Amino acid sequence: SHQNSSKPSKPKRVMVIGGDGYCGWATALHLSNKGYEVAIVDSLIRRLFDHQLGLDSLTPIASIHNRLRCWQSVTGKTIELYIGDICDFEFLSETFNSFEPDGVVHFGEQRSAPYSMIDRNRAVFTQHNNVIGTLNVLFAIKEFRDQCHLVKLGTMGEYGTPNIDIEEGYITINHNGRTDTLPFPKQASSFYHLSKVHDSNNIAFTCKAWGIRATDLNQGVVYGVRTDETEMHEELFNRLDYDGVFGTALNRFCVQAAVGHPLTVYGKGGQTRGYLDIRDTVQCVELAIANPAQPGEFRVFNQFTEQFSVNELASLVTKTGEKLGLDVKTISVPNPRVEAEEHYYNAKHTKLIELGLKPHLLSDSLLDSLLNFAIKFKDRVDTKQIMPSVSWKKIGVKPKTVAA
Ligand code: NAD
Ligand code: USQ
Repeated sequence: SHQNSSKPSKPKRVMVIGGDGYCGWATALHLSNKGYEVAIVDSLIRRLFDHQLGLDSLTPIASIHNRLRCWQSVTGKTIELYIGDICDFEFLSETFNSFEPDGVVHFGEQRSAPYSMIDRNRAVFTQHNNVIGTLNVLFAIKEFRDQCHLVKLGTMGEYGTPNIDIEEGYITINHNGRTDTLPFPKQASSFYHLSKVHDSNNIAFTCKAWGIRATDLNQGVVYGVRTDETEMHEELFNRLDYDGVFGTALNRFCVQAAVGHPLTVYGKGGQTRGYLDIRDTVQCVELAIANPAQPGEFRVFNQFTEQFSVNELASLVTKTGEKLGLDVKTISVPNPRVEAEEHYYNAKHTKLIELGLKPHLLSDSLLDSLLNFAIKFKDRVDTKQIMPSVSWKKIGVKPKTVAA
Protein backbone atom coordinates (compact mmCIF):
# COMPACT_ATOMS: atom_id res chain seq x y z
CA SER A 1 0.00 0.00 0.00
CA HIS A 2 2.82 2.42 0.87
CA GLN A 3 4.73 1.33 -2.24
CA ASN A 4 2.67 3.02 -4.92
CA SER A 5 3.88 5.27 -7.71
CA SER A 6 3.67 8.44 -5.61
CA LYS A 7 6.39 7.05 -3.38
CA PRO A 8 8.85 9.88 -2.74
CA SER A 9 12.47 9.41 -3.68
CA LYS A 10 14.78 8.11 -1.00
CA PRO A 11 15.31 10.77 1.68
CA LYS A 12 18.85 12.07 1.67
CA ARG A 13 19.13 14.22 4.80
CA VAL A 14 18.46 12.52 8.11
CA MET A 15 18.47 14.17 11.53
CA VAL A 16 19.22 11.76 14.38
CA ILE A 17 17.88 13.16 17.66
CA GLY A 18 19.57 11.42 20.59
CA GLY A 19 22.51 10.53 18.32
CA ASP A 20 25.05 10.48 21.18
CA GLY A 21 23.18 7.63 22.95
CA TYR A 22 23.39 3.84 22.68
CA CYS A 23 20.98 3.26 19.78
CA GLY A 24 21.39 6.72 18.26
CA TRP A 25 25.18 6.67 17.95
CA ALA A 26 25.19 3.29 16.19
CA THR A 27 22.39 4.47 13.89
CA ALA A 28 23.95 7.84 13.01
CA LEU A 29 27.19 6.12 11.93
CA HIS A 30 25.31 3.44 10.02
CA LEU A 31 23.24 5.97 8.06
CA SER A 32 26.32 8.10 7.37
CA ASN A 33 28.15 5.00 6.13
CA LYS A 34 25.20 4.19 3.84
CA GLY A 35 25.47 7.56 2.14
CA TYR A 36 22.87 9.66 3.96
CA GLU A 37 23.70 13.22 5.03
CA VAL A 38 23.43 12.96 8.81
CA ALA A 39 23.11 15.50 11.61
CA ILE A 40 23.15 14.55 15.29
CA VAL A 41 20.98 16.55 17.68
CA ASP A 42 21.62 15.81 21.36
CA SER A 43 21.55 17.68 24.67
CA LEU A 44 24.18 15.27 26.14
CA ILE A 45 21.90 14.88 29.17
CA ARG A 46 22.51 11.14 29.22
CA ARG A 47 26.16 11.78 30.12
CA LEU A 48 24.93 14.13 32.90
CA PHE A 49 22.68 11.40 34.38
CA ASP A 50 25.77 9.20 34.69
CA HIS A 51 27.66 11.94 36.54
CA GLN A 52 24.73 12.68 38.83
CA LEU A 53 24.11 9.04 39.74
CA GLY A 54 27.78 8.00 39.84
CA LEU A 55 27.42 5.54 36.93
CA ASP A 56 29.56 4.84 33.89
CA SER A 57 29.47 2.87 30.66
CA LEU A 58 31.41 -0.44 30.68
CA THR A 59 33.27 0.80 27.61
CA PRO A 60 35.17 4.07 27.73
CA ILE A 61 33.40 6.47 25.37
CA ALA A 62 34.98 9.47 23.65
CA SER A 63 33.34 12.91 23.78
CA ILE A 64 30.87 13.55 20.96
CA HIS A 65 33.35 15.97 19.40
CA ASN A 66 36.15 13.40 19.36
CA ARG A 67 33.75 10.73 18.12
CA LEU A 68 32.82 12.86 15.10
CA ARG A 69 36.41 13.93 14.38
CA CYS A 70 37.41 10.26 14.47
CA TRP A 71 34.54 9.29 12.12
CA GLN A 72 35.69 11.93 9.65
CA SER A 73 39.32 10.84 9.80
CA VAL A 74 38.47 7.13 9.42
CA THR A 75 35.84 7.45 6.65
CA GLY A 76 36.14 10.96 5.21
CA LYS A 77 32.46 11.49 6.03
CA THR A 78 31.13 14.44 7.99
CA ILE A 79 28.28 14.32 10.51
CA GLU A 80 26.85 17.68 11.56
CA LEU A 81 26.34 18.33 15.26
CA TYR A 82 23.71 20.42 17.06
CA ILE A 83 24.00 20.39 20.84
CA GLY A 84 20.82 21.43 22.60
CA ASP A 85 17.55 20.37 24.17
CA ILE A 86 14.61 19.64 21.84
CA CYS A 87 12.26 20.87 24.59
CA ASP A 88 13.67 24.31 23.64
CA PHE A 89 11.60 25.07 20.52
CA GLU A 90 13.83 27.96 19.40
CA PHE A 91 16.83 25.63 19.34
CA LEU A 92 14.89 22.91 17.52
CA SER A 93 13.62 25.44 14.92
CA GLU A 94 17.20 26.52 14.27
CA THR A 95 18.30 22.93 13.65
CA PHE A 96 15.38 22.32 11.26
CA ASN A 97 15.97 25.51 9.29
CA SER A 98 19.69 25.01 9.11
CA PHE A 99 19.80 21.26 8.32
CA GLU A 100 16.50 20.88 6.38
CA PRO A 101 15.93 17.17 7.10
CA ASP A 102 13.99 14.78 4.82
CA GLY A 103 13.76 12.33 7.71
CA VAL A 104 14.03 12.63 11.49
CA VAL A 105 14.89 9.63 13.65
CA HIS A 106 13.89 10.47 17.20
CA PHE A 107 15.81 8.56 19.92
CA GLY A 108 16.17 11.62 22.21
CA GLU A 109 14.30 10.69 25.34
CA GLN A 110 14.92 9.64 28.96
CA ARG A 111 14.66 5.91 28.34
CA SER A 112 15.15 4.16 31.67
CA ALA A 113 12.09 2.77 33.47
CA PRO A 114 13.93 2.65 36.85
CA TYR A 115 15.15 6.26 36.40
CA SER A 116 11.54 7.38 35.93
CA MET A 117 10.58 5.59 39.16
CA ILE A 118 13.30 7.09 41.44
CA ASP A 119 11.19 9.96 42.79
CA ARG A 120 8.50 12.46 41.79
CA ASN A 121 11.04 14.82 40.30
CA ARG A 122 12.44 12.18 37.91
CA ALA A 123 8.95 10.93 37.01
CA VAL A 124 7.89 14.47 36.07
CA PHE A 125 11.18 15.14 34.26
CA THR A 126 10.79 11.95 32.19
CA GLN A 127 7.27 12.72 31.04
CA HIS A 128 8.00 16.40 30.41
CA ASN A 129 11.24 15.71 28.51
CA ASN A 130 9.76 12.93 26.41
CA VAL A 131 6.25 14.22 25.72
CA ILE A 132 7.13 17.89 25.18
CA GLY A 133 10.23 17.01 23.15
CA THR A 134 8.18 14.88 20.77
CA LEU A 135 5.42 17.52 20.56
CA ASN A 136 8.07 20.07 19.58
CA VAL A 137 9.37 17.75 16.85
CA LEU A 138 5.81 17.40 15.50
CA PHE A 139 5.34 21.20 15.47
CA ALA A 140 8.74 21.69 13.81
CA ILE A 141 7.84 19.24 11.05
CA LYS A 142 4.45 20.92 10.50
CA GLU A 143 5.91 24.41 10.48
CA PHE A 144 9.19 23.95 8.58
CA ARG A 145 9.36 20.57 6.77
CA ASP A 146 5.88 19.21 6.23
CA GLN A 147 7.05 16.33 3.98
CA CYS A 148 9.70 15.18 6.48
CA HIS A 149 9.16 11.59 7.68
CA LEU A 150 9.27 11.08 11.45
CA VAL A 151 10.72 7.76 12.63
CA LYS A 152 9.99 7.68 16.35
CA LEU A 153 11.38 5.18 18.81
CA GLY A 154 8.55 3.74 20.86
CA THR A 155 8.65 0.58 22.94
CA MET A 156 7.08 -2.87 23.11
CA GLY A 157 6.39 -1.99 26.76
CA GLU A 158 3.54 0.26 25.58
CA TYR A 159 1.43 -2.90 25.17
CA GLY A 160 2.23 -4.47 28.54
CA THR A 161 1.58 -8.19 28.83
CA PRO A 162 -2.06 -8.82 27.78
CA ASN A 163 -3.42 -12.37 27.79
CA ILE A 164 -3.95 -12.23 23.99
CA ASP A 165 -1.58 -11.98 21.01
CA ILE A 166 -0.05 -8.52 20.55
CA GLU A 167 -0.62 -7.08 17.05
CA GLU A 168 1.48 -4.43 15.30
CA GLY A 169 -0.15 -1.23 16.48
CA TYR A 170 -3.76 -1.98 15.56
CA ILE A 171 -6.34 -4.67 16.33
CA THR A 172 -9.59 -5.38 14.49
CA ILE A 173 -12.40 -5.78 16.99
CA ASN A 174 -15.89 -7.08 16.43
CA HIS A 175 -18.17 -5.59 19.08
CA ASN A 176 -21.96 -5.93 19.28
CA GLY A 177 -22.15 -6.75 15.60
CA ARG A 178 -19.95 -3.86 14.41
CA THR A 179 -16.29 -4.00 13.38
CA ASP A 180 -13.47 -1.47 13.60
CA THR A 181 -9.68 -1.43 13.47
CA LEU A 182 -8.48 0.36 16.58
CA PRO A 183 -5.19 1.13 18.31
CA PHE A 184 -4.02 -1.94 20.24
CA PRO A 185 -4.73 -1.42 23.99
CA LYS A 186 -1.84 0.10 25.95
CA GLN A 187 -0.93 -1.02 29.47
CA ALA A 188 2.47 0.44 30.24
CA SER A 189 4.00 -0.16 33.65
CA SER A 190 6.41 2.66 34.47
CA PHE A 191 6.25 6.44 34.11
CA TYR A 192 8.85 6.03 31.35
CA HIS A 193 6.87 3.42 29.39
CA LEU A 194 3.76 5.59 29.84
CA SER A 195 5.57 8.57 28.28
CA LYS A 196 5.84 6.50 25.09
CA VAL A 197 2.08 5.83 25.12
CA HIS A 198 1.44 9.57 25.41
CA ASP A 199 3.87 10.18 22.52
CA SER A 200 2.10 7.61 20.33
CA ASN A 201 -1.24 9.29 20.95
CA ASN A 202 0.14 12.72 20.08
CA ILE A 203 1.78 11.41 16.90
CA ALA A 204 -1.35 9.53 15.78
CA PHE A 205 -3.44 12.66 16.28
CA THR A 206 -1.09 14.94 14.31
CA CYS A 207 -0.91 12.44 11.44
CA LYS A 208 -4.69 12.74 11.17
CA ALA A 209 -4.98 16.44 11.86
CA TRP A 210 -1.98 17.78 9.92
CA GLY A 211 -1.07 14.97 7.54
CA ILE A 212 2.27 14.25 9.25
CA ARG A 213 3.97 11.06 7.98
CA ALA A 214 5.21 8.95 10.87
CA THR A 215 6.50 5.51 11.79
CA ASP A 216 6.36 4.43 15.44
CA LEU A 217 8.98 1.74 16.07
CA ASN A 218 7.87 -0.24 19.11
CA GLN A 219 11.31 -1.56 19.90
CA GLY A 220 12.03 -4.45 22.27
CA VAL A 221 15.05 -4.65 24.60
CA VAL A 222 18.31 -4.08 22.69
CA TYR A 223 21.48 -6.10 23.38
CA GLY A 224 25.05 -6.08 22.06
CA VAL A 225 27.59 -3.33 21.54
CA ARG A 226 29.38 -3.78 18.25
CA THR A 227 28.17 -2.64 14.86
CA ASP A 228 30.19 -2.54 11.62
CA GLU A 229 30.82 1.18 12.11
CA THR A 230 31.52 1.42 15.86
CA GLU A 231 34.19 -1.26 15.66
CA MET A 232 36.23 0.69 13.09
CA HIS A 233 38.11 2.58 15.84
CA GLU A 234 38.29 2.71 19.66
CA GLU A 235 37.08 6.30 19.67
CA LEU A 236 33.92 5.14 17.91
CA PHE A 237 33.05 2.53 20.59
CA ASN A 238 29.46 2.55 21.75
CA ARG A 239 28.39 2.84 25.37
CA LEU A 240 27.34 -0.31 27.25
CA ASP A 241 25.27 0.18 30.41
CA TYR A 242 25.27 -2.54 33.06
CA ASP A 243 24.12 -0.66 36.19
CA GLY A 244 20.76 -1.18 37.91
CA VAL A 245 19.26 2.01 36.46
CA PHE A 246 20.28 2.10 32.77
CA GLY A 247 21.54 -1.46 32.18
CA THR A 248 19.10 -3.76 30.38
CA ALA A 249 18.54 -7.47 30.89
CA LEU A 250 20.89 -9.40 28.57
CA ASN A 251 23.69 -6.79 28.56
CA ARG A 252 23.61 -6.81 32.37
CA PHE A 253 23.77 -10.60 32.57
CA CYS A 254 26.85 -10.71 30.32
CA VAL A 255 28.71 -8.14 32.42
CA GLN A 256 27.62 -9.88 35.63
CA ALA A 257 28.96 -13.20 34.32
CA ALA A 258 32.25 -11.57 33.33
CA VAL A 259 32.91 -10.18 36.84
CA GLY A 260 31.62 -13.22 38.76
CA HIS A 261 28.49 -11.48 40.06
CA PRO A 262 25.44 -13.76 40.24
CA LEU A 263 22.90 -13.09 37.49
CA THR A 264 20.09 -10.92 38.86
CA VAL A 265 16.78 -12.50 37.89
CA TYR A 266 13.96 -10.39 39.35
CA GLY A 267 11.21 -12.40 41.03
CA LYS A 268 10.11 -15.62 39.31
CA GLY A 269 11.91 -14.75 36.05
CA GLY A 270 9.03 -15.62 33.72
CA GLN A 271 8.92 -11.99 32.49
CA THR A 272 9.00 -12.35 28.70
CA ARG A 273 9.91 -9.53 26.31
CA GLY A 274 10.94 -9.04 22.68
CA TYR A 275 14.72 -8.63 22.16
CA LEU A 276 16.97 -7.58 19.28
CA ASP A 277 20.65 -7.18 18.46
CA ILE A 278 21.84 -3.56 18.10
CA ARG A 279 22.96 -4.49 14.56
CA ASP A 280 19.26 -5.01 13.82
CA THR A 281 18.27 -1.69 15.44
CA VAL A 282 20.36 0.15 12.85
CA GLN A 283 19.06 -2.05 10.04
CA CYS A 284 15.39 -1.53 11.05
CA VAL A 285 15.77 2.24 11.26
CA GLU A 286 17.45 2.33 7.86
CA LEU A 287 14.55 0.29 6.39
CA ALA A 288 11.98 2.65 7.93
CA ILE A 289 13.83 5.70 6.58
CA ALA A 290 14.27 4.21 3.10
CA ASN A 291 10.54 3.33 2.90
CA PRO A 292 8.74 6.36 4.34
CA ALA A 293 5.15 6.43 5.59
CA GLN A 294 2.63 8.24 3.39
CA PRO A 295 1.39 11.73 4.31
CA GLY A 296 -1.14 11.31 7.12
CA GLU A 297 -0.13 7.71 7.76
CA PHE A 298 0.64 6.62 11.33
CA ARG A 299 2.55 3.41 10.75
CA VAL A 300 3.47 1.11 13.63
CA PHE A 301 6.13 -1.61 13.52
CA ASN A 302 7.02 -4.00 16.34
CA GLN A 303 10.81 -3.90 16.25
CA PHE A 304 12.29 -7.05 17.80
CA THR A 305 13.44 -10.40 16.46
CA GLU A 306 12.96 -12.99 19.26
CA GLN A 307 11.14 -13.39 22.59
CA PHE A 308 12.83 -14.60 25.78
CA SER A 309 11.97 -14.83 29.45
CA VAL A 310 14.66 -13.57 31.85
CA ASN A 311 15.10 -17.16 33.09
CA GLU A 312 15.86 -18.25 29.50
CA LEU A 313 18.41 -15.44 29.12
CA ALA A 314 20.07 -16.40 32.40
CA SER A 315 20.40 -20.01 31.32
CA LEU A 316 21.83 -19.04 27.90
CA VAL A 317 24.45 -16.81 29.54
CA THR A 318 25.26 -19.54 32.07
CA LYS A 319 25.87 -22.10 29.32
CA THR A 320 28.01 -19.84 27.17
CA GLY A 321 29.88 -18.52 30.22
CA GLU A 322 30.76 -22.05 31.30
CA LYS A 323 32.25 -22.75 27.88
CA LEU A 324 34.53 -19.76 28.45
CA GLY A 325 35.54 -21.14 31.86
CA LEU A 326 33.40 -18.76 33.94
CA ASP A 327 31.54 -19.97 37.01
CA VAL A 328 28.10 -18.44 36.51
CA LYS A 329 25.50 -18.43 39.29
CA THR A 330 21.99 -16.99 39.33
CA ILE A 331 20.16 -15.44 42.28
CA SER A 332 16.53 -14.50 42.60
CA VAL A 333 16.31 -10.83 43.56
CA PRO A 334 13.04 -9.61 45.12
CA ASN A 335 11.38 -7.87 42.17
CA PRO A 336 11.77 -4.09 42.54
CA ARG A 337 9.12 -3.59 39.83
CA VAL A 338 5.40 -4.16 39.64
CA GLU A 339 4.93 -6.54 36.68
CA ALA A 340 3.60 -10.02 35.87
CA GLU A 341 6.27 -12.67 36.55
CA GLU A 342 4.43 -15.48 34.77
CA HIS A 343 2.29 -14.61 31.77
CA TYR A 344 1.25 -15.33 28.18
CA TYR A 345 3.33 -13.47 25.55
CA ASN A 346 3.07 -13.69 21.79
CA ALA A 347 3.81 -10.49 19.86
CA LYS A 348 3.64 -10.13 16.07
CA HIS A 349 6.73 -8.79 14.32
CA THR A 350 6.39 -9.32 10.57
CA LYS A 351 6.26 -5.82 9.07
CA LEU A 352 10.01 -5.10 9.21
CA ILE A 353 10.74 -8.60 7.88
CA GLU A 354 8.41 -7.78 4.95
CA LEU A 355 10.48 -4.64 4.30
CA GLY A 356 13.62 -6.79 4.12
CA LEU A 357 15.02 -7.12 7.65
CA LYS A 358 17.57 -9.96 7.89
CA PRO A 359 17.70 -10.65 11.64
CA HIS A 360 20.85 -11.45 13.62
CA LEU A 361 19.33 -14.03 15.96
CA LEU A 362 20.87 -14.54 19.39
CA SER A 363 23.53 -17.18 18.91
CA ASP A 364 26.38 -18.74 20.87
CA SER A 365 28.82 -16.67 18.86
CA LEU A 366 27.14 -13.36 19.73
CA LEU A 367 26.93 -14.29 23.42
CA ASP A 368 30.53 -15.42 23.24
CA SER A 369 31.68 -12.13 21.74
CA LEU A 370 29.60 -10.02 24.14
CA LEU A 371 30.98 -11.98 27.11
CA ASN A 372 34.53 -11.59 25.82
CA PHE A 373 33.92 -7.87 25.34
CA ALA A 374 32.71 -7.65 28.95
CA ILE A 375 35.75 -9.63 30.16
CA LYS A 376 38.04 -7.26 28.30
CA PHE A 377 36.65 -4.26 30.19
CA LYS A 378 35.85 -5.96 33.49
CA ASP A 379 38.28 -3.83 35.50
CA ARG A 380 36.05 -0.86 34.78
CA VAL A 381 33.01 -2.47 36.42
CA ASP A 382 31.79 -0.93 39.67
CA THR A 383 30.06 -3.93 41.25
CA LYS A 384 28.24 -1.65 43.73
CA GLN A 385 26.12 -0.41 40.80
CA ILE A 386 24.82 -3.83 39.80
CA MET A 387 22.00 -4.54 42.27
CA PRO A 388 18.72 -2.69 41.58
CA SER A 389 18.15 0.29 43.86
CA VAL A 390 14.84 1.71 42.63
CA SER A 391 11.54 0.36 43.93
CA TRP A 392 8.27 0.90 42.03
CA LYS A 393 6.29 0.82 45.29
CA LYS A 394 8.56 3.10 47.32
CA ILE A 395 8.50 6.03 44.88
CA GLY A 396 7.45 9.22 46.63
CA VAL A 397 7.75 12.97 46.49
CA LYS A 398 10.99 13.08 48.47
CA PRO A 399 14.07 13.74 46.26
CA LYS A 400 16.34 10.68 46.29
CA THR A 401 20.00 10.03 45.70
CA VAL A 402 20.49 6.52 44.40
CA ALA A 403 24.26 6.17 44.23
CA ALA A 404 25.84 4.18 47.05
P1 NAD B 1 20.25 6.63 25.54
O1 NAD B 1 19.86 7.22 26.85
O2 NAD B 1 21.54 5.91 25.43
O3 NAD B 1 20.22 7.78 24.42
C1 NAD B 1 19.26 8.79 24.39
C2 NAD B 1 19.96 10.07 23.91
O4 NAD B 1 18.98 11.12 23.83
C3 NAD B 1 21.03 10.55 24.89
O5 NAD B 1 22.24 10.79 24.22
C4 NAD B 1 20.43 11.82 25.50
O6 NAD B 1 21.43 12.77 25.85
C5 NAD B 1 19.51 12.31 24.39
N1 NAD B 1 18.37 13.13 24.87
C6 NAD B 1 17.48 12.83 25.85
N2 NAD B 1 16.59 13.83 26.01
C7 NAD B 1 16.92 14.79 25.10
C8 NAD B 1 16.38 16.08 24.78
N3 NAD B 1 15.32 16.58 25.44
N4 NAD B 1 16.97 16.79 23.79
C9 NAD B 1 18.05 16.31 23.12
N5 NAD B 1 18.61 15.10 23.39
C10 NAD B 1 18.04 14.35 24.37
O7 NAD B 1 19.02 5.70 25.10
P2 NAD B 1 19.00 4.50 24.01
O8 NAD B 1 19.14 3.24 24.73
O9 NAD B 1 19.87 4.81 22.89
O10 NAD B 1 17.49 4.62 23.54
C11 NAD B 1 17.15 5.47 22.45
C12 NAD B 1 15.66 5.40 22.18
O11 NAD B 1 15.27 4.06 21.88
C13 NAD B 1 14.81 5.83 23.37
O12 NAD B 1 13.71 6.57 22.92
C14 NAD B 1 14.37 4.53 23.97
O13 NAD B 1 13.14 4.68 24.62
C15 NAD B 1 14.26 3.63 22.75
N6 NAD B 1 14.46 2.22 23.10
C16 NAD B 1 15.64 1.79 23.66
C17 NAD B 1 15.79 0.43 23.98
C18 NAD B 1 17.04 -0.13 24.62
O14 NAD B 1 17.05 -1.31 24.96
N7 NAD B 1 18.11 0.64 24.79
C19 NAD B 1 14.74 -0.45 23.73
C20 NAD B 1 13.56 0.02 23.15
C21 NAD B 1 13.43 1.36 22.85
N1 USQ C 1 15.12 -7.79 34.61
C1 USQ C 1 15.61 -8.77 35.45
N2 USQ C 1 16.88 -8.60 35.93
C2 USQ C 1 17.66 -7.54 35.61
C3 USQ C 1 17.15 -6.55 34.74
C4 USQ C 1 15.87 -6.70 34.26
O1 USQ C 1 14.94 -9.74 35.77
O2 USQ C 1 18.80 -7.47 36.10
C5 USQ C 1 13.76 -7.94 34.05
C6 USQ C 1 12.82 -6.77 34.35
O3 USQ C 1 12.17 -6.93 35.58
C7 USQ C 1 11.89 -6.78 33.15
C8 USQ C 1 12.76 -7.31 32.02
O4 USQ C 1 13.88 -7.94 32.64
O5 USQ C 1 10.86 -7.70 33.35
C9 USQ C 1 13.27 -6.23 31.08
O6 USQ C 1 13.90 -5.21 31.85
P1 USQ C 1 15.01 -4.26 31.20
O7 USQ C 1 15.56 -3.39 32.28
O8 USQ C 1 15.95 -5.05 30.40
O9 USQ C 1 14.14 -3.42 30.15
P2 USQ C 1 13.02 -2.32 30.36
O10 USQ C 1 12.97 -1.75 31.70
O11 USQ C 1 11.74 -2.86 29.81
O12 USQ C 1 13.55 -1.14 29.39
C10 USQ C 1 14.39 -1.36 28.28
C11 USQ C 1 14.90 0.00 27.83
C12 USQ C 1 13.71 0.86 27.41
C13 USQ C 1 12.91 0.12 26.35
C14 USQ C 1 12.49 -1.26 26.81
C15 USQ C 1 11.88 -2.09 25.70
O13 USQ C 1 15.61 0.63 28.89
O14 USQ C 1 14.18 2.10 26.91
O15 USQ C 1 11.76 0.87 26.05
O16 USQ C 1 13.67 -1.98 27.23
S1 USQ C 1 10.55 -3.11 26.29
O17 USQ C 1 11.03 -3.91 27.40
O18 USQ C 1 10.13 -3.91 25.18
O19 USQ C 1 9.50 -2.21 26.75
